[in-house]
Amino acid sequence: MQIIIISGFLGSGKTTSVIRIGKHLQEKGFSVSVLVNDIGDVGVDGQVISENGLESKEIPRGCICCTLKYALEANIALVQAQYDPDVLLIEPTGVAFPLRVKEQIEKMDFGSEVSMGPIVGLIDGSKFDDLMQHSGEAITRQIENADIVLLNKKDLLNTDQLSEFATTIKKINPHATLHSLSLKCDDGDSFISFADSLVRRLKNSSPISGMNNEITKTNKISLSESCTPADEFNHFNVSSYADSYSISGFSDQNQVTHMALELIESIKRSILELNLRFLGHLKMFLHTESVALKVSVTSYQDQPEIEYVNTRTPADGKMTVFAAVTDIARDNLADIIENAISARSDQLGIAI
Ligand SMILES: Nc1nc2c(ncn2[C@@H]2O[C@H](COP(=O)(O)OP(=O)(O)O)[C@@H](O)[C@H]2O)c(=O)[nH]1
Ligand SMILES: [Mg+2]
Repeated sequence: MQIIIISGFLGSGKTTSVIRIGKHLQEKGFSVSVLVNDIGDVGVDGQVISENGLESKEIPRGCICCTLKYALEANIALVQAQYDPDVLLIEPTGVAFPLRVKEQIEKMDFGSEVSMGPIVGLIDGSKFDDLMQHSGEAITRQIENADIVLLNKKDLLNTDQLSEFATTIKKINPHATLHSLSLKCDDGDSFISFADSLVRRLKNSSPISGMNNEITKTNKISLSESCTPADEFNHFNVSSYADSYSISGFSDQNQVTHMALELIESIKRSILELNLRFLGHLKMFLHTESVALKVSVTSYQDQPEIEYVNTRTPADGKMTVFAAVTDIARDNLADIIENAISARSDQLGIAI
């Protein structure tokens, strides 16, 4: 089993890439499992990934590079025992430093059957300037940690921005391979070029001890650096809140879509009242008898994006809401979400 870490700030496209890479690897004959770590109490991405046909386990409530390292170890062992896939894709939270995750895994004893593949680091090109301005040091560190950097959301950039950001990334980490692409939009050639290089890397893989060569090339973090619960999200000053609800009374896809958009827009408006330039990820997953959909907002300037998930398993009615945003106290975030939902409890069919 080879482990690939797919990292990047909140909303950069990690889950989108996990699904796309996972499906590509399956087409190439690899068996694939996924571990997703969310900072909220309940996760959204695990549900979305599973509904897309990939074996997935969620590790919620914290960060797998520090507070949840034992949960990470237990879950890797479980995946190995249960599925023993050729490839395990790990999606850490958007505020994690992926090298820490890799170091934790390297300290675990899974035997020679488990080896580390590359760290794939995503950058949301459409927010590159905002992210560098807000959390330059932490974003720089995420780039430094990566073996392969994906400059994502190319569809939202002009050619000047694309070449400027690519130059900056190359300066920060000259050792990483850089691909500019749009993981969500149709961008066949760039994606295939990246995915095929990943397949070649997996086929020529080296044992776990061999990975240390790559670490020394890019690593600027002291290996003994620790991450404590108190400071784990402070590099980005992000706080998070998540909850899930049973919903009922939806008869068709339009009704669910309309409700989801109205709710996320209302939550976004309230967040904007406290932070006009918030960054992060506000997302919801709704699964009813008629439809499964994910809706996302990833910054102050985004309109909600809807992704319909092809599912063959209709649900009784479930909604998960997750928010992790910059520079807002967690209590305020919790109030915003709970107030927005209780104001719509009749429409959502939630008994409060
Ligand atoms: N325009 C555009 N949106 C994208 C692209 N890749 C991902 N997204 C959107 O960005 C949002 C966050 O993506 P997600 O994969 O959930 O990010 P994560 O938080 O890093 O896992 C979703 O609405 C995606 O549809 C892309 O290439 N272009
Ligand atoms: Mg995700």
